[in-house]
Amino acid sequence: MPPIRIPKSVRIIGTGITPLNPRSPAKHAVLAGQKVSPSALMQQALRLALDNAGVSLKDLNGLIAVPSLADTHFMEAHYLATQIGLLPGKSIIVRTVDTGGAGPVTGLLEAKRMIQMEGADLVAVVAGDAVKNLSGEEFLKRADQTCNHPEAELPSPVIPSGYDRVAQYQMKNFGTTREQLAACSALMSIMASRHPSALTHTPRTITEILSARHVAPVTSVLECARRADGGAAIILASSSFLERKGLSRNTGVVVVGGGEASGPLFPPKRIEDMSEQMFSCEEAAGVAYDEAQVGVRDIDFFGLYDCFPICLIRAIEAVGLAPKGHGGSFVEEKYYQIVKGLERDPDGFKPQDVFPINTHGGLLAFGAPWEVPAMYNIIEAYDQLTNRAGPQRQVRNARRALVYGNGGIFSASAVAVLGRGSY
Ligand code: MLC
Repeated sequence: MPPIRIPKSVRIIGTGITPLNPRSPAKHAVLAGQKVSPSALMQQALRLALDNAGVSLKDLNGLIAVPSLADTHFMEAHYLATQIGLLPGKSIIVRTVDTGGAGPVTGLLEAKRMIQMEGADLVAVVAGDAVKNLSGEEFLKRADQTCNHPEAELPSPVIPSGYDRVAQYQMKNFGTTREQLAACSALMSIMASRHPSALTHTPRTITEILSARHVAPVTSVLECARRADGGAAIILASSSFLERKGLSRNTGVVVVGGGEASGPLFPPKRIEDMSEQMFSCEEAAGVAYDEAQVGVRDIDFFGLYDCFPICLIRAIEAVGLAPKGHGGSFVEEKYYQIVKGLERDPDGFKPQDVFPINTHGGLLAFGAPWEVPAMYNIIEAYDQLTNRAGPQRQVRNARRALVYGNGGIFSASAVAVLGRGSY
């Protein structure tokens, strides 16, 4: 009889994150007019993650990368692997995944498959971009091309306009209010103000958000993913790798389950023609919960994609934190609870006690280097589960986390459930 193959458990054993909007590393490079490149950010993030995990580049036998917008390469992962000297090499699997902003979570799940089904035992997932380094005009020229189609008739800025259309659909069909949308960004700014690396340092109010310049009918500039430069990476290992290296089998956090689902690349032109059919987060979360054999009540921390308020509201509903149509009122209620709590007890009140979601501030307030930010959801979940989030942000006794990445305009959903290493 052939031996029974016991699936290897897969753990995230290290993370790396570059500063956001770093200035060009060398003075002479600035003088020469060179700008920080996505590739340099990816390399820096990977080095930081390898160091953090206590492993070396030579140990890697898998690499997954997410393409950038600022300096796109054919076969991004192969480009990166060649640059860092991982290739040429034998028995190394290198793959580029492109599910837009869902990429880091798709990459995490792909790394798990590479370890469990393809014989890899140490895999890095890497993302980096420098979209803040592009002029506003150049950024929009590129971003507008990604999700547009004559049938969709989305005006520039195309991506904010696409999400705005979905926000209007939610307002019309479920009674979500303009203030509830703005409360998402206000709440994320409170969270970011408690994270030392976030771009947004000062909480802003709903009034400030509503009175900011509007880029689409129900979307102000303060309700858009905050354009930034940065890189981030994670290292995943099999249980046998840890054993071989003499590392504790409880190192890091376990990837317990995952799910993915897809929607169209752009929404229909008319709000009347939109339906629940185009959304996929609920399906992806359902698969992830099933695989992990847990439900929403078992999750202590949520890293939910929030490129625009409507994305956060729909995610809160999709993962089961609020019934369908009630995500907006859920956020608004929590926002006021947090504002009052902080007024009453500025030092002692912990926003994460009432809202254990995006304690880093999400895309709206932490920073959003194009397809990188779902990695920040994963890294914040890692910090929460390993008790590294610090007194300002740590969720009490965080045992399980759910992370969600969204690509395109609700076009790709990837969800993973992570668990604390030891029980
Ligand atoms: C912008 N600003 C913010 C902010 N967003 N401040 C606080 N919070 C936010 N969320 C500030 C900037 O720091 C800047 O100030 C000023 O507002 C103008 O921003 P800008 O980006 O430099 O301006 P502009 O060129 O006019 O463009 C505005 C914009 C653009 C809204 C059109 O920012 C934009 O398109 N943003 C969305 C990016 C996006 O689509 N990301 C992908 C999301 S979809 P200062 O002082 O710094 O100059 C997704 C899925 C996927 O994530 O697959 O990709």
